[in-house]
Amino acid sequence: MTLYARRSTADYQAIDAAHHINAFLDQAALNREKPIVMVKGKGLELWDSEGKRYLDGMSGLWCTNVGYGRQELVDAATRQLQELSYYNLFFHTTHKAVLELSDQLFELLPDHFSHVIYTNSGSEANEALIRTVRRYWDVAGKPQKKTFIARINGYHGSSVGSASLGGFKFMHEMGDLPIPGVVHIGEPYWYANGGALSPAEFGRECALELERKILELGADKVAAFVAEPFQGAGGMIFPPESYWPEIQRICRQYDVLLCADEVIGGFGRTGEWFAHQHFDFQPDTLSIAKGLTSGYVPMGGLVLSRRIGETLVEQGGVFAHGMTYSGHPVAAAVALANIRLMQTEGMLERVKNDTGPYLQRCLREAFDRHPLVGEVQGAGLVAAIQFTADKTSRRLLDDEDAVAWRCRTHGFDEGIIIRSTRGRMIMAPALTITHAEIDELVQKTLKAVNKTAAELG
Ligand code: PXG
Repeated sequence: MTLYARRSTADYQAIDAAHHINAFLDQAALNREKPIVMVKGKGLELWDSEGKRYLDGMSGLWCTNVGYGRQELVDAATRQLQELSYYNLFFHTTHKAVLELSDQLFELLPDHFSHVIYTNSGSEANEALIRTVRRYWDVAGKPQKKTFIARINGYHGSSVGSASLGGFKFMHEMGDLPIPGVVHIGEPYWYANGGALSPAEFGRECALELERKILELGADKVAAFVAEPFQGAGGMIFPPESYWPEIQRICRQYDVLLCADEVIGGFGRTGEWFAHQHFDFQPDTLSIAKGLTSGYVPMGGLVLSRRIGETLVEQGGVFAHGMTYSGHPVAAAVALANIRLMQTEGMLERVKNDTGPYLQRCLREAFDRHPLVGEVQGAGLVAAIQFTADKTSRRLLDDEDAVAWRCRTHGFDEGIIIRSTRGRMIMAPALTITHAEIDELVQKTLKAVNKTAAELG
């Protein structure tokens, strides 16, 4: 017996229109336009309900790092479902799957990390971050250190706390965010905001804004600085090289925790396990999700340094936080199989030494001299193509969101999935991508950008 009825694409679209409010869009507009219904995925390929094939350049939503449909993960989930389909970490119990995962996870994390609080998503990881950091400072005898400094156009999730840490104005406008105790500084977006400064000067200047904000609030009031090592949903922006060393210097000087949101940077994206290793800084916490399970099942977590973890355990007493599905055995089993697969197939080495440099080179060859493109940024298997109205002055397009969205739609028509954000086209394909798939992705992206440029005249 099959679980699903036989239905047409129109049937599915009617159900969607009748019952869903989907993510970050105008549902009334979608109901008129009709969503694409995805039905199957294998490797980097997806098929919709009309049988159209797409090459997925976005790993779903930055998450299917090992590609779709890997049997190793299916087997791990199936075995765990049969053996122990559910248990939890409440009331003095734990279970094998989550313990095996943590043993593996801390083997690949840098040595100064010691503890993890599992969640079901990146948003929840950042909710846990707010509670855990404040609790840490309470226990450490500095209860005044409560304020979080984050960044304009950072993205940290969609729940109340995580959307507050995030710096999207249109999200804050829905429901009176941010919550008290969260303030924002500028983003290290040199192309748009760097003016006459060199990238290095601008990177340092952005970091110094953190120092000024700490001094304005009082270092004794500031709990943490939270940021993505490279900004993802807010434009896939790589900061200038001068940025992170200076940020780290400032956080250490004022005893402000440095919290890296690795939800999209983690698990191989840049060719390192974590993006902070690519940028060479040492955060106090890591928020993780997405690539942890390659998105096969939901799982996230908040990783803590030894300093925070041991203080909470040895001096903190009861830690009043936990969720029914934290450390879910099926998710843990899939995460473990996912990490093992990355290791046994040498995926990170390939991204770092082969496919990453190849993608970056192909994109620069295709776009560096393109009249609509100001710069190509990225490393490993994450990249952004910046649109511009004028290559010399770095002027942005007036309606850059709409132009980039059109380009994304041309990409879909060509059979590739790339994402637009602000005036940037971004891609983050699975770590298993081949040279032939990179060629296809880059050539079809070029076609989509050319079509967009032709429409603009
Ligand atoms: N932190 C970061 C850095 C993220 O990118 C989250 C936290 C929240 O994770 P959850 O699992 O709660 O969604 C994210 C999520 C996009 C896009 O279009 C990016 C995300 C989610 C949806 C869309 O780039 N990132």
